[in-house]
Amino acid sequence: MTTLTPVLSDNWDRPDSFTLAGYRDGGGYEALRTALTMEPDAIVDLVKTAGLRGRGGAGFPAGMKWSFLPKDNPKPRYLVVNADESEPGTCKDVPLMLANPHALIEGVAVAAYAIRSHQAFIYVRGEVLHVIRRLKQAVDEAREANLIGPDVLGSGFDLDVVVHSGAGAYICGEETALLDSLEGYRGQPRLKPPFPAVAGLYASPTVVNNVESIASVPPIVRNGAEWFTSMGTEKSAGFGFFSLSGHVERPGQYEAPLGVTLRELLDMAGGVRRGHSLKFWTPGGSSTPIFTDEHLDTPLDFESVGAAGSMLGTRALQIFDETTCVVHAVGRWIEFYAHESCGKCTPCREGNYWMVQVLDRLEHGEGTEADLEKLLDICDNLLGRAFCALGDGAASPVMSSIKHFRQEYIDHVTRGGCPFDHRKATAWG
Ligand code: L3W
Repeated sequence: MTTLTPVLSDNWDRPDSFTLAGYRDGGGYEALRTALTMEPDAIVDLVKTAGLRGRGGAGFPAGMKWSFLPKDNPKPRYLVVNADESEPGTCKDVPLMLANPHALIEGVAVAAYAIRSHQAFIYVRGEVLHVIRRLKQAVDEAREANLIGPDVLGSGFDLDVVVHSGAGAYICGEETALLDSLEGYRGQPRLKPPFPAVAGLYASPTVVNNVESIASVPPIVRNGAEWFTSMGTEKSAGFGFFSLSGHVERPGQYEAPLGVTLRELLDMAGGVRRGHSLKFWTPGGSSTPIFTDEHLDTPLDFESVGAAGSMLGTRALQIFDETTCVVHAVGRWIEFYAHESCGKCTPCREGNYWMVQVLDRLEHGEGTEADLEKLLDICDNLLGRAFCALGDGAASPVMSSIKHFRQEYIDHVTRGGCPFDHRKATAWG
């Protein structure tokens, strides 16, 4: 039986968890002291040995990404934290930054030192003003205590940290669109390669990492790689936040080893809404193919979720019970993607627009069975053909919902409309 492994959420029930004093009381910034006595490359090696994989969705090995920075490029190196959390269902970075902002700032200091960067940016989603204020306050506190700024803790290492507010566009969570936005342009994805590691912010070598990835670095420095690999699975090491939302008794953040199952998480979260049963769920936000009750025992690690036909993504587990209309839920997601499409590439701009029209007419009983093939055809033109991952993300819930719930789509056609009462049935009314 897997249990919780609170590390980043360890101090969340302290009323002063967000203050420097509260964070230091639990050993905060000791990892930075240790890191500053180490060779930067030794920290990169440590993170590689620990097997920390990106917590922003793709699971790319963090230490490997850091080691991609070219050694012979004289330009400044930048560290950029992707705090633009906007994926439907994803709600881990915001609570982490609110409850424990110094965990991120200490991670920024350690990671910047490791990659030999003297300038870090934390790019925060524009709507979360309260998070921006809290982070800025924590950055000021850290600077006053000489934990960032010039000559950090007398080590000779200088580090400037800027908290930058986005303007509320989902596309700016895509790392290259984020960099465009940070440079002052409209956020639209760039062609990769070159990857940011080679030509990122201001065409300089740049590491872009998710909030949770960076915050996970100090505990690794403090406790060692073996401690980290003692949790999780062989290829998906360590712990992470599993965010349960929707039709669940106790929604929230559950910090657990990778490889935990939804069944185990539901046991900790009081189960599916009382009197109801699980119908479908997302393992990693709306961009990951949906799962059903067949997948209750799938280990939530990168490999097992992939082998079962989805992606671990951001571990945003949105739970839907039997009262939810899958066509309606998928329709809401696709409206989101259509609204947020940056318009740069045709498959995403047009594909999402058309999928909204088709899903809408299906839901209102104006569709035909041929519309299912039309949806799959649009997905076929979207998957792997859009400029960035947003296109694949939009195709995922449509294709997977038709795979698992084709009959429910057909019922909308044969019954001339939706068989569900949305007001009672869905979380959003
Ligand atoms: C140097 C190479 N760097 C890869 C780097 C790359 C990036 C990272 C992962 O999408 C996914 C997406 C969403 N040299 C490199 C290299 N890199 N090869 O590694 O890259 P990639 O392309 O695999 O993924 P990505 O474009 O970063 C992220 C999924 O995550 N997702 C996203 C949720 C959205 C949020 C949000 O709310 N903001 O988290 C959820 O599942 O669909 O598939 O850094 O540069 N040869």
